[in-house]
Amino acid sequence: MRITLVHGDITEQQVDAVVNAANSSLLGGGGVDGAIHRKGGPEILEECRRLRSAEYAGGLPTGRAVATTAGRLPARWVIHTVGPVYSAAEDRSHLLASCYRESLRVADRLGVRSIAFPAVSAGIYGWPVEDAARVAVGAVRNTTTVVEDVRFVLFTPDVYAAFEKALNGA
Ligand code: AR6
Repeated sequence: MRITLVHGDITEQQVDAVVNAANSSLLGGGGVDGAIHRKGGPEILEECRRLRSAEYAGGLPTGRAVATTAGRLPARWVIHTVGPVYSAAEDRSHLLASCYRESLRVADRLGVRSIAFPAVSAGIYGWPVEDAARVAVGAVRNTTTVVEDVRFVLFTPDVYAAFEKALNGA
């Protein structure tokens, strides 16, 4: 597996699957989630609604992942995962690691070869970026998968720098 860092917008990635930093409602929100639904169009939300009326009636639990179409995005699939809200009082990093592991598991089932991840939980959910990067890189490295190309797509220079440090120990 090759891990690369990209500075940019996840909705523009030419990969088999892009991962969405969703919430358990699966019905959209701000940040990456807002951008994916806006650019991907209504087909994604339609499929999310169907998931909510069937196997995820209670919402998608934190740390889990599920795939839908990518609508008008260049990718083939969107894999929605729900990161944990950061807590200084409680260590939730196992749930953050689970987002990456479960997304790769879903990707394997779909035959995905290339995948783009955002920095899950590092925006609205308040995770300190260096720690979010360390957990993300560690989780991907420790997952056995047939995905060949894992791209972290980082939106801001501070998050990019944190991932660079986590990946290269710089
Ligand atoms: N491409 C790549 N990265 C992005 C983009 C983009 N287009 N837009 C933002 N980021 P966030 P979370 C970065 O808030 O913390 C939503 O309302 C952003 O700078 O998208 O997991 C959901 O519905 C940050 O580094 O996700 C949930 O309610 C990272 O992506 C909640 O936010 C993640 O920020 C999830 O919060």
